[in-house]
Amino acid sequence: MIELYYWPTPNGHKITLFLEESGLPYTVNPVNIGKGEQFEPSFLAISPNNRMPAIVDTAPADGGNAISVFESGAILQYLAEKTGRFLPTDVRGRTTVMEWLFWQVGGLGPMLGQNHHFNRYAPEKIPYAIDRYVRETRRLYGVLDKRLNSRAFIAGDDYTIADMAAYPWTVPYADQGMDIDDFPHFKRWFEHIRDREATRRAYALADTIKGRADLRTDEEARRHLFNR
Ligand SMILES: N[C@@H](CCC(=O)N[C@@H](CS)C(=O)NCC(=O)O)C(=O)O
Repeated sequence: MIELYYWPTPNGHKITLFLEESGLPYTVNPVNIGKGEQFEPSFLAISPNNRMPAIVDTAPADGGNAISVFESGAILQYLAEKTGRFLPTDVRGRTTVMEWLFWQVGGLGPMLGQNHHFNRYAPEKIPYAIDRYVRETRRLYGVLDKRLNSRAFIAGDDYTIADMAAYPWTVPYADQGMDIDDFPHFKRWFEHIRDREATRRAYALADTIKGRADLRTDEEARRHLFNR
């Protein structure tokens, strides 16, 4: 059984996308990051960087004690290796997926996160910061669009953990200042993933989680999340 520590944000959605696609049994432990639950010692014991998602696998492949994993990229890799799905085993295919997985966790996610912060949540509108992150977002969408010009999915013909990592960050494309019609290959990929049954189930699960804060106005959440 996979115990998922989760909150309905882009990084959280990555893991529910995988779990719903693979059919691995899992339970959900909500970590309300707007209430500061990511700082509780029991959560820090499995996720020392006070970020969700994290998982505990109570039935690891080696038959030993439970294994905990934090960082969404490491979790996706762990689950792919556990199930033998969504990550090729040949050296070339696997390397391509890992390149794009790292591109997402090291670039797309952090840059779009800064876009969200300065566009939506920062107490003052700083034109330099907004401009920098919207431009960087546009550059990254361009990289993705070019990549998808000649492929169905990021790593080739098959849906992989590289796609699952990238997709949730692009769901708020309009709030990020992007016009989806500027990126036709991205748009085709986006709509395909959006319409998958597993994606629908993952986002339906997100909608059942109660207590999401509005980070523009909720002072307690802003204190926990923005170190204020
Ligand atoms: N690099 C991490 C980032 C995870 C992350 O930033 N999670 C956010 C929500 S999307 C969080 O838990 N924030 C809590 C906090 O900032 O205290 C990953 O990919 O898992």
